[in-house]
Amino acid sequence: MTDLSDLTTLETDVLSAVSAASDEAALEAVRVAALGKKGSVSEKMKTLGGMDPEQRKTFGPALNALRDSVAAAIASRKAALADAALEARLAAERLDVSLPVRETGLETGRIHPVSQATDELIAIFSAMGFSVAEGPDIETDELNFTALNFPVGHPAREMHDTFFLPTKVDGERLLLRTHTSPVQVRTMRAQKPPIRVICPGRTYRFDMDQTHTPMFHQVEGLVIDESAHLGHLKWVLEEFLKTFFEVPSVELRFRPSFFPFTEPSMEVDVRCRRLPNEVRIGEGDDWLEILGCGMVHPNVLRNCGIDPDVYQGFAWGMGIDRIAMLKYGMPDLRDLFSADARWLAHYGFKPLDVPSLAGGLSS
Ligand code: 2NL
Repeated sequence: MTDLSDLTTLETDVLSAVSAASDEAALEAVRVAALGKKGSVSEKMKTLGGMDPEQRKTFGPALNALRDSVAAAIASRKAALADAALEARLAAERLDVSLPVRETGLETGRIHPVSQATDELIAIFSAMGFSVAEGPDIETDELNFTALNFPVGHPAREMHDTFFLPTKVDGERLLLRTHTSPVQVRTMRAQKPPIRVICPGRTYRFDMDQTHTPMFHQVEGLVIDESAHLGHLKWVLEEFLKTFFEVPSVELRFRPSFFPFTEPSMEVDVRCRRLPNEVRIGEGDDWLEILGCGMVHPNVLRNCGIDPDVYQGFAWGMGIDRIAMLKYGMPDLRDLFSADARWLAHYGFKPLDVPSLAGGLSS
């Protein structure tokens, strides 16, 4: 037999279980245990059916009150727990929108000065109507030397301090290209004149001191048509140098020289001023050797399937590392290849500042 004090005890027990529930899952378990189909409060409700009318008059309202009080306590605890859960989540997911944006690789990464200089010179020569050609770093002796009029056994081959690969079983000896000229040979053999091409890329010579690294970058240019001459060459070089060094004018001095692949051959100096920490191009009373050039040797044209009685052309070659150092004021060549992240953070260029003639080369 149930009496009213049982109901009071049950209410006290359920309400304290409600307050003790520390999260919404625990509270749901308390609700099922009290108000669920077989819950303690529901079981009490079921006893109403077996009571006589007098008893029902007393217990009916008391049980309803018990059920309502438990339901209300659960609802209010549920709301409190939901509030607390939301507060905790808000605190955990709090964002300080005034903090600086965390940079991605696109902002922190830097373009190497040699890549920057290469992109700049490509922009300049593209605007003059040159296309860009590339070729393999590993070349044949024929493409690197023979086609370029280096006679077999000629000392000019030794001049280049070549890195040779181990001789193959068929006797062929591949090498690391000592200049980018083999790319021009490939171009002349693949295309018909007129040809206007530049070939930037890595080159290799067995040499290492303050001004030489065993791998360095070169850009060579080649123009072949029926009437290309040294006057055109001079204009192309002047135009390139003043645009690259971003000065109003440059003055060039051509000195006779020798290369197996050109005749005549010349070395070119540019007027400059030497200051303690920089070299200024286009002003001053000093001269700086900057490139080599000449008219393409008839033997080279013949070796590339071009008739030297119909066509002629000029070519030049220069070191990209050198002109990059001059332009960006970098004192030591070896820093270019020391892979020092702090050096690159200082001298490198932002990836989204793509050099163009219209948008500025290196600004
Ligand atoms: C230098 C000199 C030069 C060339 C490179 C060339 C290429 C072909 C035919 C004829 Cl396929 N010439 N290239 C010509 C003259 C000079 O480079 O001092 N480079 C750093």
